[in-house]
Amino acid sequence: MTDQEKVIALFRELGSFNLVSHMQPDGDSIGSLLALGEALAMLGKGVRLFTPAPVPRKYAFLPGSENISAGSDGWEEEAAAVVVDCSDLERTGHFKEQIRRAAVVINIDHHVTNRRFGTANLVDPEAAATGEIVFRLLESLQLKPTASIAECLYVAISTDTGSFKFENTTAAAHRAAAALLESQPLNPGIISQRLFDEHPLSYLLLLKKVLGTLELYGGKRVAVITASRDMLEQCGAQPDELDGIINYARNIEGVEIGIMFYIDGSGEIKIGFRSKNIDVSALAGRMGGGGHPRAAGCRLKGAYGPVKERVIGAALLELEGAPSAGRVQ
Ligand SMILES: [Mn+2]
Repeated sequence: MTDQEKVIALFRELGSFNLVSHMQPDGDSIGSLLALGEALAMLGKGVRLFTPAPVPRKYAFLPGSENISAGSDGWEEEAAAVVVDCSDLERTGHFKEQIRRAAVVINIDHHVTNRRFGTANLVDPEAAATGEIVFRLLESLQLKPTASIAECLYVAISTDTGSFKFENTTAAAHRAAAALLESQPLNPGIISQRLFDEHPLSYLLLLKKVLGTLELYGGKRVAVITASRDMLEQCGAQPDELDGIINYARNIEGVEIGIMFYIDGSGEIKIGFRSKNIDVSALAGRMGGGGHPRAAGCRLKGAYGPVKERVIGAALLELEGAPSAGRVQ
C-alpha cells in the first residue's frame, strides 16, 4: 500500500476529523486546510478546522475561512487529527498536545525536513505546495473540485510558488493549476492581485520610511535598510508587514547582499540577509544565526551603531572572499 492509499483508506474508514495547519498561517496552509475539509465533508465526514493563529486578513476572502477556529473550542477528542503543511508538531503551536492524544494522526506535507510524526504520512518534498498533494488526493478520491475547492487549491499552489516564480515551480504544479482552472471559472488575475499586488496603506507608508534609510556599501554591492518599532507605530503597521521589504535591497541591480536591521526595542537587533549568489547562511552562522543560502538572519545584542558596523564589516569580508569561495552558480 502506498502512503497515499493508506491516507485514502483512513479517510474512507473513519468518520470524524480535526484538521490543523501551521503557525503564521499562509496561503498554502489555509487553502489546503479548507479544500481538504470541504472534500471530507463531501464524503459525509465530520470536519472541524483549526489554525494556531487567526487567518490573516489577506486570506479572509477564501470561501469557508470564517469556519476556521484559532482556539481549541470544538476540538473532538475522539476524531482523527489531520496535520497539513507542517514539518513537525511544534509548528502546530498550542494544538500539539491535543494532536499527540489522537489515536490516528494523518500527516500531509511537502517539506523536505518533515519528521513523519503521523500514523500515516503522505509527504512529498517534490510537490511545490501541500495544495498540490491535496489536489492529487481529490483526484484519487474521484471528487471533482467545487468552485471553492478549486479557488483554495489554486491559492495554495500560487502562494507557495510565489505566483509561479520560485525555483519550486514545476510542470506538475502548473498542471495542477491548469486542471483547477479548467474545472471551474476562476479568475487568476483577481486572485493574484489580492495575493501579491494589493497591500494595506500602512504597508506602503512603512515601505516609504524603510526605503528612506537605504545605504550602499562595498562599491554598491551591499544594500542596507533599517526599520524600527517606532516606524511601525507611526505607520499603523504590524510586524508581519516588514516581511519581504528586505528583497527591495537585494533586488537592486549590481547589489549582491541585502541587509535589513530591525530595532524592535527588545535590546536585541534582528538582522536579515538576502543574496543573489553568496551563501549568507554562512555569514549569519558566524554571528550566531542561520537560515538558507540566499535568505538568512541573526540577532545581536547591543546598540544599533556598533552592531551595524560589525555586520556590514562581516558582509564586506564575505564579499571579498566571494568570487572563488562563496559564489554558487
Ligand atoms: Mn506549503
